Amino acid sequence: MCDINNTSFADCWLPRAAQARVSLSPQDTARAELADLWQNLAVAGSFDLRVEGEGEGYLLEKQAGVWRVSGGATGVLYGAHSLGFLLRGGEQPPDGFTLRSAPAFTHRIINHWDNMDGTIERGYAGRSLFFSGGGISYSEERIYHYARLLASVGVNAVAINNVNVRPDAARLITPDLLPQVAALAAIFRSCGVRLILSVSYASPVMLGDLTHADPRSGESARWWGERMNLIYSHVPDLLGVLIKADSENQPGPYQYDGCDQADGANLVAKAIAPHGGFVFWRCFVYNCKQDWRDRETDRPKAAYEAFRPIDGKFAPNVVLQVKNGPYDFQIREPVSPLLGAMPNTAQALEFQITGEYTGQQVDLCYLAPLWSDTLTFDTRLREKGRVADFAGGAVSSIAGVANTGDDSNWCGHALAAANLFAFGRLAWSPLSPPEDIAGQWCGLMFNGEARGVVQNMLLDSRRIYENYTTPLGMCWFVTPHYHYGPDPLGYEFSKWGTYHRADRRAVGIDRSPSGTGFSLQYAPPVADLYGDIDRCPEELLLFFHRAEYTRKLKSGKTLLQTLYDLHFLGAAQAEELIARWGALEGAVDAEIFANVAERLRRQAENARQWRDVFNTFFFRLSGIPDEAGRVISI
Ligand code: GCV
Repeated sequence: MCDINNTSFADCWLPRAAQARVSLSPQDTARAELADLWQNLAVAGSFDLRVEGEGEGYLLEKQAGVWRVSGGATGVLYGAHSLGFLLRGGEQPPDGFTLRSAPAFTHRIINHWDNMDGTIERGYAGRSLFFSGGGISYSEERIYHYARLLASVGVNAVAINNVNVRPDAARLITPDLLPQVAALAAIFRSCGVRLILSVSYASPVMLGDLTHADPRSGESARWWGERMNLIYSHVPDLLGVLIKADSENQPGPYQYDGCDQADGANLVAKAIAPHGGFVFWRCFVYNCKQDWRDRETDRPKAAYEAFRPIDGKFAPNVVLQVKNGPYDFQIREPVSPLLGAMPNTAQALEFQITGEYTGQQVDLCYLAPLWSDTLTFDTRLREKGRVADFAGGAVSSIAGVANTGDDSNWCGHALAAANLFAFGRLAWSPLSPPEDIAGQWCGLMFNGEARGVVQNMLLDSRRIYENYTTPLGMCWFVTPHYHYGPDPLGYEFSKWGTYHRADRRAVGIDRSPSGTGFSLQYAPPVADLYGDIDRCPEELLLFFHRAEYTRKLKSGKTLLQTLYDLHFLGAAQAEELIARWGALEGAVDAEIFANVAERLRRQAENARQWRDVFNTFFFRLSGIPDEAGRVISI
């Protein structure tokens, strides 16, 4: 449960404001932020805030000891936070300093998977900040501070409820709950953050008004039109709705003969258009009832097959939300081939900040390197074809699944806040190096030597996690449903399309042109690279290919020896993290120290479990011993 009085720990990277300033406009919030800054840091000189023009960009200048922040109404708010980061991070820029900045992605969104009963799907930081007991329930102060945190890193929209919409959450768009949604929206509005509501495609049916949700019917169109009028009468600046349709048992247009995803999305888009709203329509559409014996169906191909052929069919206010990889937020996947491949349709890139498959905020896993791999990936779809080059254009928006809850440090693991921070930084500036972002965050959180130590721990963490879990693009291998800890056969004979197909000689799925052909969904130079087992980057080898255990890798070692070695290495590295952190005892806040130390102990245990289960599984299958003679199966 959150302790809102615990300021040193709960405030993450931004000290708590003196009071919740719920009714202020973003520009007045900016003024108040600067006043707080001057008071808290006893900054020399004065500040001058100039609201001019529109937009979210800002200009920071220092002349004769006066700091000037200029920009549009929300631009000055971002400028004020940017100045706060500079000064709190210990920098003292000289006169003549200027910094001009503007965000790359238009909509920079946090997606909460919060349920009305207060639980959070894939949440590892306590309970919902917004809901409990089937209704809306929150601390105004806590939400205000959350809105400030989000605004401080440039986030400008938040979807408050789970994309899996249960009947109680369907009521969020009824007169019963809309007044409370409006009150929540007002808090976020003061920090320039607009609300999004996740709604079911079958809302008219769930709310008992229609017997069907056929996208072609006039009844459906009328229902959505009237419903949007109602919603916008309460929340006039709602950014839009988020819809997970035809995915993991959620209803969708496929239920109606001959209808496709565009038919469904456009139905809602037409109703929301008069209000200036958007439909964020997820592309996580695949067959979740696959027969594991079926080798033709290949889940990573699904989104591209469903959406790419209907590029151009979507209304202009539909934004197709695409997960960064074709599977599901694994520690290493190729970039989704759908990103940038629909030039006539707006897209949003979706990352998962919450650590569902990346350690669940028990294991340390700084995700900016993973996200940066996506953003710097060259699709080769056009001359300037990196995903970051599409930001604000073909990929207008970016969304991150929240890792926050009511835990006193917001994220469960004190260092997991670096991921929320990094998401905002990359949404603003997608080519920012992950090491710089980690350095900036550590500069705000820690003093002295702790800054460098924690920065390095963060930067090493993704590779460490990958080493002891599923290296070389293997994916899955996790305990079904929970997705923490190893279970080699957990998903192997299931319906979810998540197989490694390990046998006594080989592992992996051939996704080259001679296999499932998934590699062909990429532009030709990329397709050629991924489709060729000899040229495919080794970190993705087992994603694209089936390889024999005795296959020699570039290092000269066999595939299986590499897998054994990486698991021994990863578990040892996880153990070393304990000592690296332990050296900071007394140098960091005691509560943060204890929190991280406790998580690192659990991480080391998890890493040992992964090492032994993984290596034992492959040793038993293959009969091939470790060349170094280490104990595998005991
Ligand atoms: C919200 C994965 C998760 C689900 C999640 C889904 C999604 O399958 O395990 O919990 O559902 O992704 O992104 O919709």
